Amino acid sequence: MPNRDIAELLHRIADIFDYQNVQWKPQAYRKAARQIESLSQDLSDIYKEKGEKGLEEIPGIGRAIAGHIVEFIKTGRVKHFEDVIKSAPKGIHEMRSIMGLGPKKIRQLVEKINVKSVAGLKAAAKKHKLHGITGFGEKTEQNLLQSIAQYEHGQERMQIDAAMAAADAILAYLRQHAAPDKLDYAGSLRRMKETIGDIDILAAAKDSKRVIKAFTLMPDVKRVLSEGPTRASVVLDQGCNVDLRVVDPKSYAAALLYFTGSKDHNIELRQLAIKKGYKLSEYGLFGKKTGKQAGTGKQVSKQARRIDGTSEEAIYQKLDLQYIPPEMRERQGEIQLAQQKKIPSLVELKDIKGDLQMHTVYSDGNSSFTDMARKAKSLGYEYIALTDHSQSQRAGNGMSISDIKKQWKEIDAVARKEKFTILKGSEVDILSDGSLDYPESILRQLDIVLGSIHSGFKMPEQAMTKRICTALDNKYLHILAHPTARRIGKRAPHNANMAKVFAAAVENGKILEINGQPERLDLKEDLIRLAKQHKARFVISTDAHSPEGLDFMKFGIGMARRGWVEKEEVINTLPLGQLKKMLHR
Ligand code: DGT
Ligand code: CA
Ligand code: CA
Ligand code: ZN
Repeated sequence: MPNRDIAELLHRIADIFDYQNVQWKPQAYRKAARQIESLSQDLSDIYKEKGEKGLEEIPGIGRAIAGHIVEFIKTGRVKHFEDVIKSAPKGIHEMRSIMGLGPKKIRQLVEKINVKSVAGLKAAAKKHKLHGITGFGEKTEQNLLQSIAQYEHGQERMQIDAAMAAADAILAYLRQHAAPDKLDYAGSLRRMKETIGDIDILAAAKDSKRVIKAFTLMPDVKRVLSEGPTRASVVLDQGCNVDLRVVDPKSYAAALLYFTGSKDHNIELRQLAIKKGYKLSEYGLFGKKTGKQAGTGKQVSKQARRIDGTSEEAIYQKLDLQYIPPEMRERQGEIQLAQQKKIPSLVELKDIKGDLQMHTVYSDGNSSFTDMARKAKSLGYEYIALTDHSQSQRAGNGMSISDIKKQWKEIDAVARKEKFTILKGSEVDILSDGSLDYPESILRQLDIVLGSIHSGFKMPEQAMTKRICTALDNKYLHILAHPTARRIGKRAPHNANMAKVFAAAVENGKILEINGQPERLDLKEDLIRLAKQHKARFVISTDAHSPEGLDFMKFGIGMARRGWVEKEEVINTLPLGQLKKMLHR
């Protein structure tokens, strides 16, 4: 699939041009790359069907880039790009992944102290060698070290969307090539944890060797780490590890419970089983009494009578517990809740009636209103809100006041044509003093206003708390978007006191977003539960930048469920009429 390779190459070239202070080209290359990432068709298919002209018809792709793409499709390389890559130090691209390190600073580092890689930067910062370079203070040094630590951590664990795509592909492959009786992914992925260490796959089959064989021979296996009669581990081309276990069909429920984890949940469950006189393991739940084994009629020894039934539900039931959804299995008191029959009925994907954060070509998105609306309709939604960035957002290509007025007209036209409700919204920057980035005259006319921190992330606790609470006091604001502004593995949450933020949100009747972008997932579970203690209400949104981005809803739902959120606490489960009433100021 060349799309991903080409997009990656364009990003890389953009970074180098940026470093070399080449004008406008970096933006153009990045725009083209984002466009390619969001295409649903393979570039080589477009080329096959419509030739180079077909590529040039893609918005953001001009003649020159189209030519490079054709060269890549035909030869697997682009001569011009190879020359560009040779013209700059190798580590530049990686250095750009460090938050707080822009092209200007990288140029300084290379020129003044010959630092050309992340490893080199880390060593230099530790030895305080950055002092004295223009633009680098002691604080920059500390911030960079923190960013590097985050970057390194992020390299070790996979983002959930990448892990899920890989797992789904493996399941499809194994179904086709080994037809096991049962097959699921388990582990942290089934629990919808924000990042995934390795992928765990569980199969039930009488002929376990056939499944193992198909698994180790999958086309994108780079290396087989271990292979036995019932288990195997591999590394995929993308670099992630996958464990496979194949069990006897009658052990499947217990094995699924065990390999879903978490380990802490398993341990508590096993202790409870012992207290009740049972034995719980990955092989099954076994009763205390001796008895005749089903089928064979053989007398079996103590503790060997299988009583687990065929489902996880049955096992929980035998332990006098309510069923505990995978997302809750983190040893946070869920077993006590299940004993008291108080497991909440968690929000589900099918409860969602609309998506209330997305971006289009009016700011930094890739697609038209029509495309977004049609995709939303295909998901069965009743409504969406378009929430392009506000005027101060330079990185996000924010909308000027004349842009937004033009946008409103277009929204009305598209909504009419598509017979679909499109709310006029905006993701408005919360400025450093807590004011919103549009005048009242604009805010008043918007159906829905999201407020976001997009700058000044390093403010100290008190100032940041005050900044956000000021915004929450603004009568035009509805939703605090991605409330901590973290980016997983890249940027730590800001310093605000979130308990105070949640209290202020509830007092002012404001909604907290659970952002489903896999690199954000913000709020995350512990903060969601804290917000719940304050009786907060939530919205689960994707922050999509393309129609495909609307599919990220499942990750937002996963995080909400990890935070024990119920349908009634989520405003975008409301039908349109009730939602509108709620948004009315
Ligand atoms: P990860 O891969 O770091 O994102 O997290 P998990 O939860 O997928 O952990 P992993 O892959 O090491 O193991 C998969 C499941 O197997 C885990 O969630 C629970 C179970 N498991 C692993 N080791 C143990 C153990 O020592 N004791 C018990 N009770 N369960 C274990
Ligand atoms: Ca795992
Ligand atoms: Ca594992
Ligand atoms: Zn944002």
